Amino acid sequence: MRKIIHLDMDCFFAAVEMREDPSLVGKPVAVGGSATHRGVISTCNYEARKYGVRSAMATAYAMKLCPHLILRRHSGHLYREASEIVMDICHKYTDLVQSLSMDEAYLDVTDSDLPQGSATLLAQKIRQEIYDATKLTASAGIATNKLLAKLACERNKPNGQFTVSPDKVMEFMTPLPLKKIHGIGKVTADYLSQLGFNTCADILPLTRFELIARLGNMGDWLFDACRGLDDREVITEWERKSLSVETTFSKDLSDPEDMRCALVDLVTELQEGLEEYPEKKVHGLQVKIKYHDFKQTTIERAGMAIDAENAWALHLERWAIDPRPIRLLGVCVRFVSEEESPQLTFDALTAAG
Ligand code: TTP
Ligand code: MG
Repeated sequence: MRKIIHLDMDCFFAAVEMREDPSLVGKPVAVGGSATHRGVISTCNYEARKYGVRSAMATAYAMKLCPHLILRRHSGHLYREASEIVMDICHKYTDLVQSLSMDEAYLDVTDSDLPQGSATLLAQKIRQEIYDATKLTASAGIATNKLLAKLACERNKPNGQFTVSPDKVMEFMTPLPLKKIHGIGKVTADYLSQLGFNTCADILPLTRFELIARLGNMGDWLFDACRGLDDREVITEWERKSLSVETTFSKDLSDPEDMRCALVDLVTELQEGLEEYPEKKVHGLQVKIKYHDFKQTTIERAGMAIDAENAWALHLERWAIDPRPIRLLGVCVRFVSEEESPQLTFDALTAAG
């Protein structure tokens, strides 16, 4: 049986901001773009959550819910620095670390040296070590698989942990709302609710066959998920597939000169981002345009150098034939994957020859 720890930092970006400025502690704080520039909340602390403020919410709306919300811009370098420390601590205890985002990871500690043989105690130790090194708190879930560990991590957040022991799996899962299960988004949860399925208890009486008949593949998966069954391994190799930057404008752009300036800024930002991946080969350049009516289009050219002139040329290729006001511009590169790369080099050589 595996021993998995799911580790997740508490209100990560906001916690870093509170650490940097202790006067924020106890007040509602969010990190994100400004309300007047159609900004979005990246995250907020637990005080702000009491007012209903949430990640991905428009900042303007968050300010309505909580007028005294203190808004901070991103301090990307501080978040990356803290994240690296956290991931390094995890790697001290196992090589099997799967980082899901900057602040979240699965650790397979089945073969690790555990204090008194206990993954629960190891999670406590790791959280303490994280706090000592970063002055930030983390929560943890401990269980026999990833699905249960992630759910358990939510249970005593913030700054807590919860262990689902093998004999308590059904007790833990049965009352659980389906929308809590990772993989069931809002749309799916609403659909299931319309069918009368709200918690695992509603699903458990059905056979696998009945669930497949009603819900297809999803039913097959749900049959296992509701029983806390999940055999996914902790995957250590996560390969970044692309890098992109984009901007939503506070006023839609109609003047091509404004668009050109925006693309120059975006490409500069993208180039800076690419410096973090010196070993990667890029496939080419992509420009994304979102029009004022939210219709979206992308233009991509393989082998194109990442510079502002090329981005502008790609942009014009599309905008010249559909010159409507623009709400958002983005630039993106896709990376050549490790397997793809020898082939592409060969192609490039023959093309050159
Ligand atoms: P989460 O772990 O989802 O959130 P959190 O750490 O802020 O809060 P919790 O205590 O519930 O774990 O995300 C980690 C960080 O990723 C978060 O601090 C900010 C960033 N983020 C975004 O930028 N946009 C998003 O929509 C979400 C969900 C997170
Ligand atoms: Mg978190």
